[in-house]
Amino acid sequence: MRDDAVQVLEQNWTGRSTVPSRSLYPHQWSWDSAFIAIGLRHVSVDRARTELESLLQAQWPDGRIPHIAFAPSVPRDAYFPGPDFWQARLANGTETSGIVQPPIHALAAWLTYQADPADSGFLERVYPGLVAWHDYLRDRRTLGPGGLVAIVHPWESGMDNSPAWDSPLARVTPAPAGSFTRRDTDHAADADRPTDLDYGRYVQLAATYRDHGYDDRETPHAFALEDPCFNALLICSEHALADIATTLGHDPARHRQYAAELTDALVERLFTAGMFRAHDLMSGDLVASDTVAGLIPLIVPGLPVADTLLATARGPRFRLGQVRLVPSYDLTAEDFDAGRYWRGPSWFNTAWLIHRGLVQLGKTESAEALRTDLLALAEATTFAEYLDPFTGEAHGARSFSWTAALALDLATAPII
Ligand code: 2M8
Repeated sequence: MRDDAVQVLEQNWTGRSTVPSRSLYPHQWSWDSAFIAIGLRHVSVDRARTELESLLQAQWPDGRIPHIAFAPSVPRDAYFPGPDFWQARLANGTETSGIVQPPIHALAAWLTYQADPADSGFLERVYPGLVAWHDYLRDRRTLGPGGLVAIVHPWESGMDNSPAWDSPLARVTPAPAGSFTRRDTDHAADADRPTDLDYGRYVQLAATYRDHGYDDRETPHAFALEDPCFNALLICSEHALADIATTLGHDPARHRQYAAELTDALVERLFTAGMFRAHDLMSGDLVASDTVAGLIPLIVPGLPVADTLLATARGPRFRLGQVRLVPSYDLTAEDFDAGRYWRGPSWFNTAWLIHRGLVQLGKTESAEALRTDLLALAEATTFAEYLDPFTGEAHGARSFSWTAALALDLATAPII
């Protein structure tokens, strides 16, 4: 399995970064690169560093790390929405998208450094960019009164068609069907991907943001939510920034303080009935769906409600330890769909995050069971993008980079 995983990462390596999938996602994706670096550090620390540093080359002057950095060598229409849609070009010539993805980068940088602690030059190079990234989120994306950061497009959650976005998205008028051409369904089964109606809404939201210069103060956001996964990863990464600051001889206090404030806000604003839910800033309500995003705060150090949250993960809605990995959606929901993208299937990155949470909480037996399941499924599915939580049947892309990288990480003695 280890050799095969290394080979997947080799095949998907472009010289400066790793594409998530040669067919479906032929550019560099933001949170994918972070997960990939976490695995790559066991193959080549140099490549892991390059993966993260190449992503930072796509960072905007305002600090945002865009969700895609487009590869100039790939045909402009290979992926939709491509560079001609986003119309964002940096001074260094890099073309990017204008939205973001969950901020797991500082944690990935810290873990990459752990694999070769003799080289603190890497931390020196990436620390300012990572601080600017978190500053962007704090200064431009704290859209509600409670201090949490908000996403303004479903793709920013990384869980694109999650049922949690159904009701907020219903308010968005979709871009007309004939006004764009999807490319994703050329490479994956229609039944595994979002519907055309959802796609029209994604396109409309992105076009509105673009047409307002991606300015968070000027854009009349029709979609703005505080997502538990996004905020939990920001908290972990803020703790990682504190560790990085300490290593570099800087004062870590501001990072610990922001992490503590976010943790309080997360519990106060998003925790309800044993679970975290996204908060819709347009309606003022918590969304009514339970998704795996609501379990990701298990990874937050010192989470005061960890025991209750773990009980929910083990309960009937997610059945941790009784089904394959962790389903992306409440198993008891009427519209649960075991094969469609983020509406039911299990994913390897969320399983890796929950595994990390279990290790931190000292739940060794559960962590080991999840690790064993993840390694077996990575091999059996030839590194699938996602899978059926009941049967383990593979869905989406194969030879998927973060699946290979995270399996490699868990197959190797942990460096945490
Ligand atoms: C999926 O998202 C992209 C848009 O960003 C897509 O569907 O075209 C998501 O699973 C996301 O989390 C992931 O980063 C991306 C690339 O693997 O694919």
